[in-house]
Amino acid sequence: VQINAARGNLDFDEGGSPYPGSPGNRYDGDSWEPDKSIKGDVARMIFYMAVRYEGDDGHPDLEMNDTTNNGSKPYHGKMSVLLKWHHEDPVDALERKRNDIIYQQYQHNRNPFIDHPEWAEDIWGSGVLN
Ligand SMILES: [Ca+2]
Ligand SMILES: [Ca+2]
Ligand SMILES: [Ca+2]
Repeated sequence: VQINAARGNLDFDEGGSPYPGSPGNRYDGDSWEPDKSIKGDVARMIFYMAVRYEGDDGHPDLEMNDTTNNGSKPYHGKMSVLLKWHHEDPVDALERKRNDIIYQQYQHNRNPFIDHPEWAEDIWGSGVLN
């Protein structure tokens, strides 16, 4: 929660200074880089939000783009970096277990990108990774 507050509206990208107290996280004026152990988790959460929020239920249509400085607009960058993190920090047993717990106890919907990591490339393409 503390880290979320610190991130604010920053987009995701690599680089910057270590965040005081949590030096695995880095940040600068326009971007946030989470610890390498949760990079993929963060990416998959953004993937989920991009398909969950389509602008038809009172929430803005959240989408990814490949820039920073999106501020409070309903865009999250950078897509190419998030797809890279999705590969660098693949789904593990702990993340799968958390997805199960969320499904059973809270939201009653699952993050499909944890169950099917390959769907991210099916939707957003692998071209940006090459
Ligand atoms: Ca930056
Ligand atoms: Ca992880
Ligand atoms: Ca969307």
